[in-house]
Amino acid sequence: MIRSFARATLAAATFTALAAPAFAHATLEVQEAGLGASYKAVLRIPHGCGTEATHTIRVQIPEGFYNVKPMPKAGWKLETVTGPHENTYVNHGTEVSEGVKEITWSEGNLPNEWYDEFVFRGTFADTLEPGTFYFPAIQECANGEEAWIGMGEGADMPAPSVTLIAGGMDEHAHHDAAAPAETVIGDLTITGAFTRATLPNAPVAGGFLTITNNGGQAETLIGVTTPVAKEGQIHEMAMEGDVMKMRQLPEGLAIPAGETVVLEPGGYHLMFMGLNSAIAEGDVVPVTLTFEKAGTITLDLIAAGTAADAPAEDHSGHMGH
Ligand SMILES: [Cu+2]
Repeated sequence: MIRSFARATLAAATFTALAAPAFAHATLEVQEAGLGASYKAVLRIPHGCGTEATHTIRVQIPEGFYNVKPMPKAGWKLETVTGPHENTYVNHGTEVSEGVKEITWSEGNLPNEWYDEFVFRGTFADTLEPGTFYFPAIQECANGEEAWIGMGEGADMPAPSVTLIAGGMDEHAHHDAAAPAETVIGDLTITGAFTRATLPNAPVAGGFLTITNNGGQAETLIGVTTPVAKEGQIHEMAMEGDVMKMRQLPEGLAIPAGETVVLEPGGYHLMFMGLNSAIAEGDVVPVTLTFEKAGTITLDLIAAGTAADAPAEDHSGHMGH
């Protein structure tokens, strides 16, 4: 059972009055968003409660941020509190009148010496006012809490916030904003990431992208996860007799130093097994890749058509109208 936010907030205020001042604040990675646009919130937790490890992170979702989906996190239990919205929003032609009000990642362990990120996405209503939008957040530890709930200039424990900007971000533009042409992690550059729309009840979907290793050391893509499917795998296509079949690469996919490896339909690809629901064209599918040396990175795959061989580049043609 999740306690009410208001009660925890009260308790937290008592604790933080006694605790040492925070050295760094809980913040969002991307500090600007467009009204009416989707937004991927990456909440950064820089330290524990005093010196204690954090076991729970709770984020409040205020009115106006809808169609919210949190990203599961290994080692943490994910729960949401849902309820009716004050307003009705329209998402890709569907009316949305209820949704996530609070997200909790619990039963984790984030020592004070470490840092971590908690991710959720949603859409800012185009009826919101431009300006600062707060996502109050609370860290819970064994004997205390850190409540990032302050609002306004000079707040002691400021709530993580993002500045909302009017105009310039239409339905299509946010797809481009969510899918940068290029993602860099360590010596690796990832481009052209996309997935394909699926038929209803399809059990699997594929993920495609190009990875360039600009470094002097061999690298290996060793894992993939996505909240849209039960399991992510790395596959290759290979001849078995005279039949082309796909099979898993349990050791991962090598990205030799100085080389580019393309994951594409008919070749190497990411495979999302056990889809939670069908993927529609234009959907944003967050995918977390783990590399042996460079570590982990999450990027958005935009769903192109069911038979697409490349990202749906024509979205950019809709910008600016
Ligand atoms: Cu496959």
